[in-house]
Amino acid sequence: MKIAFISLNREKLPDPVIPVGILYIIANTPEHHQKELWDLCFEDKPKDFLRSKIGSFNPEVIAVGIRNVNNNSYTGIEDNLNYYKSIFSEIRSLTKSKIILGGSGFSIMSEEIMQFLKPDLGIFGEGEETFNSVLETLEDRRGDFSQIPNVLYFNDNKLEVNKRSNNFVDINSIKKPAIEYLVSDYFDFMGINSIQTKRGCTYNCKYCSYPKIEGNICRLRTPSKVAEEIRSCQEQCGNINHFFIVDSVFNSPAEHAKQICRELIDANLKTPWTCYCNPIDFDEELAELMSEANCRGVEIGADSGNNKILQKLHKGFDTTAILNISKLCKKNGIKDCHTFMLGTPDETIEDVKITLEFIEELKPFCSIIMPWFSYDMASDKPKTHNSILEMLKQYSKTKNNCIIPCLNKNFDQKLFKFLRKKNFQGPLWYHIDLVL
Ligand code: B12
Repeated sequence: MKIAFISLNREKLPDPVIPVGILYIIANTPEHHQKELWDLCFEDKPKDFLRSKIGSFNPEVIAVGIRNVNNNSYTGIEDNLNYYKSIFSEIRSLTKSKIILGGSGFSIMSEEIMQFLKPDLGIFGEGEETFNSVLETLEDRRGDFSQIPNVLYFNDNKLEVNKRSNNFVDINSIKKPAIEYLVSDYFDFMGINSIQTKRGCTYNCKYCSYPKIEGNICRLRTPSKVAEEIRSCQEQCGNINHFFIVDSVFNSPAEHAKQICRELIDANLKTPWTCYCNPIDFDEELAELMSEANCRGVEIGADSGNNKILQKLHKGFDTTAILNISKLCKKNGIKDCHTFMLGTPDETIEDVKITLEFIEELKPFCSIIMPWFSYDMASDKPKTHNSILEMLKQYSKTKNNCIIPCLNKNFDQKLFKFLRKKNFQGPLWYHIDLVL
């Protein structure tokens, strides 16, 4: 079959990111299919682009990846979904191809997105095997979608939602992402490749969607295979100068993370990298190995500097653990960037002040501070406490090594473009000390 894969994502903040999820699906879709990737990220006129592509390729299946539902300041849900809807109407007006949806953004609200965008089918969670089962069923004209777990589809306009399955793919036997399908702009623009060393997250943070997307059973890739993927990507694309480990938490379990570092060191791979780390299970040996393996920065979902709130969010660690990971990073030359959320449910202004004071004590290399947005059903808009926004405005006047997306503080596409032009590498928060 002729299959067009579309990556809808056009978000450029904090950086454009490669559509690694779709690249996994492309790589693992059998070779007898004819495949193209249509990436809208750098297209000035996405609809014109699609019109010309559909006209020349005439696909039978259009597989669409939805990565983000909202944007960096956690506002703008309606903006993204309306943009997706307008692209869908355009596609529908041009072709009768079957449209199949998937991706992390799709998975966190799959039923709502099915109803809103009305594709033919949707695939919840990791897509490699399910997508192939759907293709086989489409090829067999009498095919029945009802037996394929994790699939959503319409039957006489009624949405059918098949059962969720915990039979995950064997991540050591699937093929690595098909980066050869990428347009070159990604690496030319920011030089960062995405690498996955595991799937699944075993933590229980109260608000988090990650276990919903990847499952809560941790599945590990063989460390030598991760090193081999990095080596071969470097060979394939000369313009990769950094890689980002996209695991929900790199150091969970810590022994696997240490083994990956040992493989990178043994393979003499020198490319710098960044990952997400949890203060739980972060020890001196890991910090030393990460440093030796060229990890230059970690992003830590600290969330709060207030033990009462950390407990409420089911984080499983306290502020002592945050101070500890920060200390170990600094000692080993790894930049630490902590994310904080202010005003989570039931959090008072006094609680918020404790977090801001804690950031002073922590002295992180960088902090990303976001007010908590809840969804206001009445106005159909995200809302936050005005008093927290006011407090953040005051805070941002005196503090510099912080990024506050909702105030555009150190979070601005022009600044980022400038830094990239000047060849600043890695995540852009690495360079926050230069804007002080
Ligand atoms: C790593 C990461 C980042 C890194 C990316 C670094 C990099 N170089 O790649 C950074 C920090 C830069 C980042 C930024 C942002 N991120 Co982010 N990120 C993630 C994270 C942890 C992993 C994403 C990833 O690459 N996974 C690995 C790939 C292989 O998995 P996948 O994409 O899910 O693909 C699988 C399935 O979804 C499915 N699939 C994917 N596409 C398709 C297509 C089809 C047709 C099918 C059938 C299946 C399918 O199959 C794939 C393979 O099994 C996820 C959370 C999570 N655990 O998923 C959030 C996540 C994707 N991010 C999110 C958001 C919102 C953002 C930001 C907008 C805001 C922010 N938090 O800073 C920006 C946007 C950046 C941009 N330009 O788009 C949200 C998106 C959903 C939402 N709420 O809108 C997520 C889900 C986290 C969340 N809050 O819930 N992010």
